[in-house]
This record gives sequence, structure tokens and C-alpha cells, in this order.
Amino acid sequence: MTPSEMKNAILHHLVYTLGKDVSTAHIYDWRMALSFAVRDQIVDPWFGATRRSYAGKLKRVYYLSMEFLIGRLLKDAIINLRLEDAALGAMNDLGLNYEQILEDEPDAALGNGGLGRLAACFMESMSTLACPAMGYGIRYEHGLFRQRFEDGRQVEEPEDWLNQRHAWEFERPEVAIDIGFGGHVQEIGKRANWYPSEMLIAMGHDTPVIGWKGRWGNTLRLWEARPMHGFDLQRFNRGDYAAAAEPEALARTLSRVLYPDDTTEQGKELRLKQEFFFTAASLRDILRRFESEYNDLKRLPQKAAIQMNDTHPAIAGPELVRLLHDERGMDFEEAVGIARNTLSYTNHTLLPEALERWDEGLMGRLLPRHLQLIYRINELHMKDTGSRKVTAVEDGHVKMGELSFIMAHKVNGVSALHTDLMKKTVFKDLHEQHPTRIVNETNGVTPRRWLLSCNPRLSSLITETIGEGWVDNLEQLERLEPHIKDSSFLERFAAAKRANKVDLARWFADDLKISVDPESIFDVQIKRIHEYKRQHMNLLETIAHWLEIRDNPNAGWVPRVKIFGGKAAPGYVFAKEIVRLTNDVAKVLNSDPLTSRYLKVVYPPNYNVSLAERLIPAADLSEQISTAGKEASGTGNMKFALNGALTIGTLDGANVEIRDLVKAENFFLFGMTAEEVMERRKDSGHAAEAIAKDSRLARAIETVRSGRFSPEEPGRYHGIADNLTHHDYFMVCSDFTDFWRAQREVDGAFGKPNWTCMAAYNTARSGWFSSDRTIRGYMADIWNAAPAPEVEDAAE
Ligand code: CR1
Repeated sequence: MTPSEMKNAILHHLVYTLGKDVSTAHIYDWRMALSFAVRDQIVDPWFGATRRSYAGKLKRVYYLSMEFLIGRLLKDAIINLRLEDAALGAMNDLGLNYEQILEDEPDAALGNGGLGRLAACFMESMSTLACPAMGYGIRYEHGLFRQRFEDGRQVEEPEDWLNQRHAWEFERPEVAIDIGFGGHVQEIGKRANWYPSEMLIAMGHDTPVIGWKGRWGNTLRLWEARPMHGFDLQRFNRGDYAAAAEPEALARTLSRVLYPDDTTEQGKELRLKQEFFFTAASLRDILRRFESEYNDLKRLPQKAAIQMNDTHPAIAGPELVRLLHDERGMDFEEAVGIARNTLSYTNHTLLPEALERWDEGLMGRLLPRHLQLIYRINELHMKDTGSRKVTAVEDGHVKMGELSFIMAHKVNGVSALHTDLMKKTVFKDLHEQHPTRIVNETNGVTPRRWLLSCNPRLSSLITETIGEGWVDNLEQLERLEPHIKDSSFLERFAAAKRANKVDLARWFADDLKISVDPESIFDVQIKRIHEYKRQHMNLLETIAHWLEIRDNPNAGWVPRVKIFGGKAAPGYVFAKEIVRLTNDVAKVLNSDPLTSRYLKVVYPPNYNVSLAERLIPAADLSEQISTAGKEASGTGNMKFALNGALTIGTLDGANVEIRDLVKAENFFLFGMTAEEVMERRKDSGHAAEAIAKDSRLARAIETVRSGRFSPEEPGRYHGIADNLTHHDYFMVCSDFTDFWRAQREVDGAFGKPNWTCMAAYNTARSGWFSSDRTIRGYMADIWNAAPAPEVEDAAE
């Protein structure tokens, strides 16, 4: 497409789709017009992919996920369709600012963090690899809350991305599926009929997901809850307006909000309803499609692979059994076998509070037939394994992790360490019974968004140096290695990083009114705020560092900017205190005339995908400092390494694999191993001992306790200080000393010529962390799915 063709397409949509005239169009109208013009280019390859999936009778992958953290889509589509020149040219021609138009798009935050973003990267990779697939989730009216700071405190505001028209989706009113809850069960022999007492409709909305070079397009189908019986006209006519609208309002609550919890269980009835709602709608859609093509249900596992992203869709096991057994008359054991061969399950966390358990009473009320089937599935499992232990039900609770395990033919962890710990801890017994069921698929990230699109300077340098093949064959980045000896390459590598830092510094100055020196180390920790991720350890180190600079301001300190980003779950009190402390520390440090040249703290609010795209390319140092054994994988860690930041990190999650690949000398390691953590926890005095041995740590904690950062309320941080001294479950104190040492090593290395070499090695050796590699692993080890044969590039 040429710029002038693009321009015509944009003008056409402006007038005929949006009904706007050039002279009255706002930036929103232009953005929509551009989006529609780009969307038009997606439709053909998208339809083509669907047609070929049917014609070739290809196996389809169904990715069931409560979250898809897709972020902005316009630039993604432009990049994958290679329409940058056309779009930029058209915008210039129309006198519009391309960057500003891209920034106008709301960031679709239909997820909390890593799990949701992984699902989005997977969708893109499946399209790039021409793996016939469909993502299924919920079309939340309100995505993750917007974070604002008020006197340093986190304030949550509703995210209303759907207030504007969503350019990328196609409404599918014909894809409407009845979903029931509650009611009673009538048993007929071993089968049963379920008569729900409450019904609503799941309506589909399709968003095409286009792969690199437009080769293939899959669908993300998100369900919206609609009332079965709309509006009550009789009540309305009687003047009872509120009651007339009630059924509608009630039904809609189901897809109203995303649960703003990353790793803690939400024992809420609404949450269970949401889980059943989208899982049941998706399964029925999948079976409908299957039955339109095949008439033998035994072939389901050959033609469909259904991935349960965490336990949120775990009800898929009993629901699929119900559909096959109760509704289609298949023998129970056979139904379980077919369901199991179709389903697989990814575990994303070992934190006990995050492993879903549903009260049997609640489950029985909401899903009476499913509870019965869960008992029978359990019995069958006991019979098959000769085990006398009831696995999926315990103390009046249904354990969704165990249920998922029993109903899946493969269960995967998301990094080597995490998978290993799954076998040794939460799933120990089940692993012994099914020793080949657990497999590892280390996470990955899509290089299209997380390098090509977010870091154009580094991307161009890479392409000029080794050609463009790396974009969909990321391991080609290793071809950069010989160039790391070449001083002109290194200079350009450093220049790209520096220019990214200058851009970020300008944004800090303009948007946050904080000036930072781009010569400083840009040290970044961005992720959900959680004790196990230890933002508070990073803060304590910052405070200790600040105190040392104050003691001796002229000692030639290496300047640093500590950058934080992340949201705390609204009900997670400790995390919210960490948020506030970060802001309070920033206030004191940034205005300290003695030290602010050397140390600043920046905490931009409302961390989201777009902010990550802005921060990561400008980072020198990536903070991956979780308590070993707690972070299942991490994916931010991969994005940083890929963009030439060095990691300071523990041997946790995928850090282990990152360090192996980029090599120990290009990674700042510190801290206890997972085993050492478990060992040390046995000693109840661990925190006090660690504090007694490290005067810097003691002083930092005392400074927090003293009210230095909250003079208007000196006791504000007693909670944090007490927790650290007496409890410290996540071992901040025990790891602090080594963390400090590693940070000073960073100071020593930064600014030396070798730093750029180390950074470049990180980029060159991160190719394995492409989500294309991860998806190939799922296809081979779990889904038994193949890419569509002979796919040409649509966008060449
Ligand atoms: C894990 O905490 C992992 C992602 C994706 C998160 C993180 O370590 O990288 O999943 N888990 O696998 C999560 O969000 C609800 O659980």
C-alpha cells in the first residue's frame, strides 16, 4: 500500500464510516479512520486463514484465558502488516502527528499482569506461526483499574476503554449461547438433566489477531454477558423504570469487571460465575464448530486442543464431560478420556493463596450437576490410580489445580525451575501417579511488540547488522555476537540506548515534572506490587544508598534513577503501603539538595503495557529480585534482556535460564536459592539475625520507622518496619546484604566500555525467549498441532 492509497482509505472511512468532515475531525476521528483503514487490510488474510483451516481440516488450538492483556493494537497491526511507511506518509500528508494518533488509543487492559500478557503474546505468535487457533475470554466492560496517586496513595479509578468505539472488534450477535446457573438436577440412570434457574446469554465479539507479515490471522473471541429477556416493557409502562432495567443490569454484571487480583484467590461468587460463563460458552462454541465438520465425537482430541490458562477455566473438565455424557449420551468413562485428551493445563504460580479453591456449598448451588460430576471424576481417578486419597475435593472445597491436573493430558509449568518445583511441591502426589504428565514450556515474549515495535532504534541497528530474519526467527540474534568486538557496532548500540534514555527523560520532565540525567543508570522495576516481588527490598537499598551519599556527598557516586511502576491489588493492604512508601521516599530524595544529583526515584502512575513499551527500551538495569521459588517465570525479565538491559536478580523463575544463556558474567546475581530459602525459613529468627549483621539494613529500616518519609504522620510505616523485623516471610532482610553488594557491583561496571558489551550480549543471546519458541513447544509437546502448510507473506 502506498501512502496515497492509505490516505484515500483514511479519508473514505472518516467520511463514510465515522460521518465526519475533514474540517471538524478530532484526533479520535482520525485515529478511528486510520484504524479502519488498517483493519481493512487484516480482513482478507484473516478470512483466508479461516477458510484454509476448514478446507485443510486442520487441528485447532483453543486458548481459554480469563485475561488477555493486549494493550494497544493499532501500531501492532501496522507493524505486522508492514504498513509503517504508508501510515506515516499518509499522516504527514494530512498534517497529522502519527505518534500522537497512536498514543490516542486506549490501552486495552483485559488482564492483570504476566498471565494476561503472556496470553496476548501467545495469540500473536500463534498467528505468526500459522497455528490455527482461537483465543476465548471475557469482554470486560472495565479492564484493570486506572491507578492515580493522591498524596502518594494509590487511588483506583474505573478503566472505561469501551466508552469509545473499539475499532478492532466485530460484533457477532448470531454467536449467542445460553448459559445457566443454579437450579436442580434430574438424574436418569447415570445421566442427568440440569435445569438451571437463572439464564443469560453469552454474545461473541471477534478481534482478529494478525501475525507477522500478515501471513495468518486468528481470532480472539471475547464473550459479553447479555440478559435472556431484555427489557420489561410492562413494568416500564407501569412507571417502574428501575425494575424494568434490572434483569439487563444483573446479567451485564457478569462481564462488567476484571477481578483486579494478580495472585490472590477471589472467593467471590461472581468470580466463579465469570469462570463458568466464559468456559461454558467457549466449549459449546468449540463443539458446535467441531460437529459442523465431523460426526464422530471420538475424534475431538485429534481436531481440537483446549488449553486452560491457569485454573480459571478449570470447570472446562466437568463441563466437557457433561456435554459429552449428559447431553450427547457418551459413556462416562469414555467422556472423561476424550475430555482429558483434549484438555491441558498451564500452572502459573505456586503461591498457596493463589491456588483456587471453591467452597463445595457454593459450587453445588451454582453448578449442581458439575459438583456431582467432580465427585465421579474423583472416584474414577482413585480407581484408575489405586489411590485412596480424594484429590480434587478437600475440607469442603473443590481444589481447582488438582481438578485441572486430573482432567488434563499435559500439565505445564512456565520455567524450568517452576516446573521442577511443581513436581516436588504442589503436585507431588499427582506427579508420582502420572510421571509423564508434567512438562515444561518456558515463557516467551513476542519480538514484534517487545523489540521491533517498541525499540525502533535498536531494531534498525540489528536489521542493518544481520538482516531482518530475526523478527520471526529470534535466535538469529546470536549473529550479533561477532559484532560485539567491533567498536563501531558498540558505539551505535550505546547510542541507541542513550537516545531512548533521552526520550524517556524528556517524558519524565514533561509529564511528571521530574528532571533526570540520562547519564545516570536507569534502574527499573516494573510489575505488580507484591511482597514476593520485593519492591520494598529495592526501596530499602535505595534508602541505604541515599543515607551513604548523605554521609559523604563528594565521594564520586555513580548517578542512578530508580524507576518503579506497578499497581497494587485494591484489597492488598501491604502492597498499597509499599506504593505509598515509594512515593514518600521519592518526595524526600528528589528534593534533597545534597543527593538528588546522584539518586532520584521516579514512579509514574498507571503502569500498563504502553508504559512498559516506553520504559523497557530505556532501561540499563532490570530488577528481577523476587524471593527464590516464588516467581513462576517472569516475562518482563525477558523483555529487558532482549532490549539490552542487564539483570540484577535472584535464581528465580526464568532468571535462571536467562543467566545460563546470557552467561554469568553478564548478569548480576545475588541472593539465596529456593532451597536455601526453604532451609532458612525454619529458623524463626532469620530477620533479626540478618538485621543484626548489617548496619546499613538496620539503619534503613530505622529510617523508615522513624517517620523520616512521613513527617506529617510518623507512625505511617511502622507496619512495614515491624513486618520486616519480626516476620519477613519473603526474606528481604536475609537477602539484603548480598543485594547491596550486587548493586555496588553494578555501580562499578556502569559507564565502563565493557558495560555496552555486556548489554549487547544480553540482546544477542536472548533469542530463545521468543514466544514463537514457546508456542512451537506447546504445539509439539502438548497440542500435537501443526502449522498450516505453505503460507506466503501477505504483506510483502
Ligand atoms: C507469574 O506470577 C509468570 C506469568 C506468566 C504469573 C509470572 O511469574 O511469568 O504468570 N502468574 O506465566 C499469574 O499471573 C495469576 O498468576
